Amino acid sequence: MTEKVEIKPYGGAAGGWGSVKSLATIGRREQSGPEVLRELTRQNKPDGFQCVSCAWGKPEHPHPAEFCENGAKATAWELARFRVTPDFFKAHTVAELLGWRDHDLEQAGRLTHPMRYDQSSDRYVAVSWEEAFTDIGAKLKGYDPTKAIFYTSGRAALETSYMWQLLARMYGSHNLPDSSNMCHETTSVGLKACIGSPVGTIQLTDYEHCDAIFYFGQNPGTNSPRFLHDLRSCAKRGVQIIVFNPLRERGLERFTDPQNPVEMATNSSTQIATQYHQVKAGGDIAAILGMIKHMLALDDAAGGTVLDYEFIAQHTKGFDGVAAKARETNWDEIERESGLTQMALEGAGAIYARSKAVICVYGMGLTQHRHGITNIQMLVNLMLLRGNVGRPGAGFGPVRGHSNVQGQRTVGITEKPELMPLDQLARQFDFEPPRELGWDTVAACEAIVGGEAKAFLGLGGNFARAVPDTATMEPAWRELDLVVNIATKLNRTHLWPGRTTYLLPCLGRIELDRQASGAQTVTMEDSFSRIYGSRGRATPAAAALLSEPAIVAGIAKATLAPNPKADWDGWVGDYRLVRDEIEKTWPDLFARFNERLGTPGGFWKGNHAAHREWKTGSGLAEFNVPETLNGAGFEDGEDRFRLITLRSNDQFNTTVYGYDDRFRGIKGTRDVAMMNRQDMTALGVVDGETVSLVGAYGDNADKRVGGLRVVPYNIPRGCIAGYFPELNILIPIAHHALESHVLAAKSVPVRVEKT
Ligand SMILES: Nc1nc2c(c(=O)[nH]1)N[C@H]1C(S)=C(S)[C@@H](COP(=O)(O)OP(=O)(O)OC[C@H]3O[C@@H](n4cnc5c(=O)[nH]c(N)nc54)[C@H](O)[C@@H]3O)O[C@H]1N2
Ligand SMILES: Nc1nc2c(c(=O)[nH]1)N[C@H]1C(S)=C(S)[C@@H](COP(=O)(O)OP(=O)(O)OC[C@H]3O[C@@H](n4cnc5c(=O)[nH]c(N)nc54)[C@H](O)[C@@H]3O)O[C@H]1N2
Ligand SMILES: [Mo]
Repeated sequence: MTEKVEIKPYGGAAGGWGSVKSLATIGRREQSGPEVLRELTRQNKPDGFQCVSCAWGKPEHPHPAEFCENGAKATAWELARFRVTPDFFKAHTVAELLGWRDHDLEQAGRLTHPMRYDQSSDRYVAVSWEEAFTDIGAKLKGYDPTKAIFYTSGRAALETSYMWQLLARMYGSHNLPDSSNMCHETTSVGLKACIGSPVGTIQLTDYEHCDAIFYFGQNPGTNSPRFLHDLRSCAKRGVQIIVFNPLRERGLERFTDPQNPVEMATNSSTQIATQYHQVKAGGDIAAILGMIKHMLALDDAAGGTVLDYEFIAQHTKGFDGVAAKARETNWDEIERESGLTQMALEGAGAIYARSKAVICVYGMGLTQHRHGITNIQMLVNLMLLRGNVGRPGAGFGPVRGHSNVQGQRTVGITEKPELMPLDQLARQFDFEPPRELGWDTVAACEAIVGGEAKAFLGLGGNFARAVPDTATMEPAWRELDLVVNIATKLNRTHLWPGRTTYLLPCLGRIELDRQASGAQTVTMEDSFSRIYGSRGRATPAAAALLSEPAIVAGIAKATLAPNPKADWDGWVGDYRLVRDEIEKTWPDLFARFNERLGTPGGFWKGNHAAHREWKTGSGLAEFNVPETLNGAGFEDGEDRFRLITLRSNDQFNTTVYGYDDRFRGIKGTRDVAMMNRQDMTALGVVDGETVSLVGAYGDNADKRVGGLRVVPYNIPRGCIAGYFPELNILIPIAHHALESHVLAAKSVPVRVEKT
């Protein structure tokens, strides 16, 4: 099926009637029944289920309709009418399915039966659960456990994730990469080193107390639309919202609240950003340094009354180095590296200087760069200047991605042994867990490409499509001895079989999960470190589906020697028992877990930095001098661009709901290169022309994506934007953030070739 391509600027605000229309479209296409409408009323409610889309907080007192356009799409997508049955696979070979678009693969519907790939017919064929588990267990037993990969995508619940890490560790593997490795690992590493917190420090209610928000590289209109309500309330109270983003994202410009009858009836909207700075991709280090430089000048002029010297002296170290760096860096360099003018940065700095409580929000626009860690360090430098952490209305608000990605880390999905209480785990289950460093996503990709990895087991996600360098990955992937994917819908990773390949379908979170002790509740953690229960009620997509915990237990029992302390069957029968084990592993974080999971708004895991206790090497909050002002990690050349790969409004990561990126005015296609008009003129390309993007940096010179339609766009010169995952071919595996290893997907060096 091809779509009609239509490219024209969108005049509407985020939210509003556009979101209502978009909802109706997806409802029609998925042929969603009344069940979807019923479920939407339970979405993000204390006694309902937690949205499967993003990780935005669930308020203690929810709106009657506490869901957004994209959350509703996610619900309709999970509760789709269509089914991918064994007959579907009889009708389509894997080679044929590989020719389908990502959208069409998932649109085909929910998986219904466990399947095994059959090489001779190039088809998936149905197997029984028993057969699948027995064979997977037998194969796993034959490998060196350190060569098996246990990947987690950030959706699985705390209970499942805990069981998954236990399975991996009891088996002897510490290879627990997860989607966080491609996402906010830069926060986990960078923020932790600076202030001792690997996660955000604020609560949802802090938005009621701030008087300024500094907002970097996150797109709420698309990726966390419920946040727009909080932003709107802030804007109405006169909070200064200072945005840094190469693109003018509509949700940050203005918002029409679909739940506000006056705004809807009059088609009016609330302006969100008070200043909008179109920083160059990778230019944030310089932009923040410029603000700091201006703050120092203001402080000098005001006799030392602008900075919070008391806080700096009592709580921090390293201020002098950063101050010296800011003073000695000249404005020419700052302007060149940030793409912003001195006047603009002084304007932003002036707001910061007079704000009493500042929240700093950020997303992939900061974490996915070669110098992503430096980006985070610069945010910290800025915030420490006026003690903007650990008091009401002030602190760090990284916006997390998947609905439980933060929680998975909390319950032991990590390749880093120091982040896990291994001694406790050893005592609790009477075994010796591996103690060495395991593989993260980058190391896992390298091990697959290098032929070292033997087995890949994926708890959700679309690993092979989400990681960089897809073209190099594919042939190597096919050499894996065992590939097991636990999934709800068909995706491209499933179409790259290894020697033995299983596709194991599971219940979704919105569906009723009935086990021996009755209907089950699962739990997750949001961007604000709040943990709550989620109860599915919808009719399961197929009778043969197992829950994720049941599948993990099935693999565990077939793989591991019996251990009286690991009662896999008991746990599957009653998830409260898994929560008891979680509580035993982390008695402080999860005290009275089973009692507290029903707390409206969730219970807070706590955060030392929020109380100004700094769990860093020095025991203080740390300033860091940036070693470079160029976050991209490569020099600009005459024909070298910084490619930003991002999400459209009609996708959830690799799940493509449709072809309508409404706010950006791009409809009917995802194969685009959004370019600055002056760059187009310089290159001699015109609106609508088809070009290729080609790697322009060391070892990615051979990488190319063709057939991209040039869209003239309001984007800084030297930058191009396009969609993930189609453009992942262009990103070398080695092009990742230093230390955190998050793919540097927001500044990929490319050149434009006319085709
Ligand atoms: N509907 C929907 N919701 C989602 C997702 C989805 O795909 N669809 N994905 C989920 C996941 S896993 C995640 S991680 C989050 C992702 O949510 P975001 O963090 O919003 O991720 P992106 O869409 O990749 O875009 C990041 C933003 O950074 C900007 N940007 C790019 N480069 C730079 C830069 O150098 N500096 C600055 N300041 N800005 C820059 C881009 O223009 C864009 O607005 O959303 C989650 N929620
Ligand atoms: N170039 C580029 N690459 C990127 C990014 C980028 O911005 N640019 N972003 C990165 C980021 S932030 C992330 S988080 C990763 C995302 O990487 P992943 O988390 O691996 O990918 P998703 O697209 O979220 O996975 C979608 C699949 O999950 C399965 N699924 C859905 N619900 C369930 C469920 O309840 N249970 C199970 N078992 N399976 C389920 C479905 O089969 C669906 O096809 O991609 C990263 N890759
Ligand atoms: Mo993510």
